[in-house]
Amino acid sequence: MMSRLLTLGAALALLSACNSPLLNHVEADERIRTPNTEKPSECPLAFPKQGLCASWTWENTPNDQDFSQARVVFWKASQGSIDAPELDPALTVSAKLWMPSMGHGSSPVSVQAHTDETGNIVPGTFDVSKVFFSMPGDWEVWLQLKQDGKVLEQAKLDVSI
Ligand SMILES: [Cu+2]
Repeated sequence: MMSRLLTLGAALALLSACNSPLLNHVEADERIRTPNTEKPSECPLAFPKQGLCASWTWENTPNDQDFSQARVVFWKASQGSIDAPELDPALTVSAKLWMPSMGHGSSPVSVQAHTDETGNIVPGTFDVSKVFFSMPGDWEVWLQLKQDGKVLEQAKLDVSI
């Protein structure tokens, strides 16, 4: 509880420090808007160099009050659709939050291999947690494939908070 209050305080301090039209969102009552539901795509997040596609499914409505969670699934692009079998990208999967209008991010974001009830890793499936949008506005979520700490390829998801 205390830490949430502190986080909120920090977010409010940020808001009052920056002279941004985003402040209008705070005054509006509908602060929490539903995320962008872009048209369904065969390859919602494309990684053409790796020949992969990924989906990103929120497990809650992303907002600026609490951590959000999502499920990410990878599949082979040549198999054409989300119904293709999951495929392990065999690279480190990470996620980065970015607010382009103000040039800052937000951390931490945690990405873990998804495990089934028996504790076995489900190939190509990841749980994203600790997604914290520190203020309302337009955000980018970058899903990244890394090797030795270097980003090989990344794909963007737009989110309005
Ligand atoms: Cu900001």
